Amino acid sequence: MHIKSILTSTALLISSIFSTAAHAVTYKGIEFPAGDISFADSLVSYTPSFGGGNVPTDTNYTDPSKALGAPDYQSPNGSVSLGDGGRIILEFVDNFLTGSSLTGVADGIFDLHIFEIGGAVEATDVHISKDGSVWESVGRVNGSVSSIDIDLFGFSVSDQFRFVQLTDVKGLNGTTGSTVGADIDAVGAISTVINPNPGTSPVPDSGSSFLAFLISLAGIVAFTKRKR
Ligand SMILES: [Ca+2]
Ligand SMILES: [Ca+2]
Ligand SMILES: [Ca+2]
Repeated sequence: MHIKSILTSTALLISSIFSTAAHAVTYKGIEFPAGDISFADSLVSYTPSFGGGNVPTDTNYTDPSKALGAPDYQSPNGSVSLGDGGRIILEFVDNFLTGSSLTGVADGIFDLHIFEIGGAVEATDVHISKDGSVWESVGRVNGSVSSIDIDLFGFSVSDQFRFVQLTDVKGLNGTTGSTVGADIDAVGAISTVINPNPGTSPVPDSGSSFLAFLISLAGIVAFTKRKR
């Protein structure tokens, strides 16, 4: 391929990446700078009986796909009940959840938000994973707290997570009823980057290699211009 056509297609690729990422959206006062790609895309598993407690029976609240995509709950549709002690695992396919700090120290910037329906957030333990097998605890959402700063747990912008696991805390916030357990509408990565290879695990240091790629591209452009 001619160098000029390579540069043209590369520039188109880069501009499409940035234009896709440019449309911030806000749901319930929470801004997602990268837009609707920020939300979990795919269901890995839904196990309302995980903790051995009561499971939801209202079929308006037992479809786990209702936790995918941007928040859309309109009573009675759009959320899934986890069950008392139940668990759901979701995957980000077109994006990764990341931290927001350079060095992995708590920066007070929230990175992950769990949209639960109803007035009070029911206690839910949150774990995240890069590969779907090694899980890291990032605390618990509870009461009025439904955003998490994952840098608090030592992660940074270079950590890229594909999976989120939510586990209802058994025996808290009601243990019976047809919609028992935390009621999840959506899960969004406030701090996020596009996954260039959707549905695959992060390449180590992909952030710095992409930066290196941009720098080298800038060098090529400058070099080409100088030659004219
Ligand atoms: Ca997504
Ligand atoms: Ca953060
Ligand atoms: Ca929903």
